[in-house]
Amino acid sequence: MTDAATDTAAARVAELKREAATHAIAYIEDGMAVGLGTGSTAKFMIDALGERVRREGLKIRAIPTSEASAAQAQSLNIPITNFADDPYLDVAIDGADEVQTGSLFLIKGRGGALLREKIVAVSARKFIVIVDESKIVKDLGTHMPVPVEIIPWGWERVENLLRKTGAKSCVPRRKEDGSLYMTDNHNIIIDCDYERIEEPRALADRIISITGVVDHGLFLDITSEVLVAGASGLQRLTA
Ligand code: ABF
Repeated sequence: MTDAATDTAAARVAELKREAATHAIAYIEDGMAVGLGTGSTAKFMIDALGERVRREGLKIRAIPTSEASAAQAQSLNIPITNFADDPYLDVAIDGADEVQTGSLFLIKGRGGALLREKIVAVSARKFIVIVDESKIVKDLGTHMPVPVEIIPWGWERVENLLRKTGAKSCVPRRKEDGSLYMTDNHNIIIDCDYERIEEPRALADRIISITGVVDHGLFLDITSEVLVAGASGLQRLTA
C-alpha cells in the first residue's frame, strides 16, 4: 500500500469509529450516570457527548475509565462522579479490540485501560460497545493478544505461569524507551498471544486463577449491545 492509500484507509476507519460513537450517545439521557471508555473510538464518543452537554445542557455524571478519558471529559465540562455516589451506572460505552460474533465476547485492553474498563462495564446496567467492522471476528485471539494486567512485583513468575495457559507467546508490554509500560493503576501488562481461543471461558478462569494477576482483557457475558459501523452502514448486535 502507498502512503496515500494507507492514509485514506486510516481516515475511513476513523470515520467508521466516529459513526458508531455518534450513534451510541443516543442511549444517554438526562440524569444518567455514564461510564466513559478509553481509546480512539471512545474519544469520538466523549467529544460527541461533550457537544450534547454544551448544546442541550444535558445533565449527566460520568465515570471515565482512564486518566486520559477523565482529562478529556473535564475539558468538555462533563461532570465526574464516583462509585460512592453512583454505585451503578445507567450505561457505559466503550470500544474494543475484538468482538466475537454471536457471543459478543470481547478482547479489550490494547489501550492499557482494561481494568477500569471492566470495573465500569460490569457496574453498568447497559454496556454498549462501539467498533468499526474490522474488529468483528469469528474466533477471539485472531488478531489480538489478550492483555493481562498483573502486579509489578515478581512479574517474571506470573509471565512464566501465563505461558502455561496455552499461549504461543507472552510478552511484557514496554514503552518506546524499553521500560515496562505502567497502567493508570501502577501495574504492568503482559500480552499473551493465543492465535485462536477455542474456549474463552476456560481460558479466562485459568488466567484469573494465577496469583498476581489483577485482571485480563477477556470481557465475557458483559456486553449488552454492539454498534458496528461498516461499509454497508450501522449494524446493531445484541446478546
Ligand atoms: C479501548 O480502546 C480498549 O479496550 C481497546 O483496547 C481500545 C480500542 O481502541 P480503538 O477504539 O482506538 O480502536 O476500548
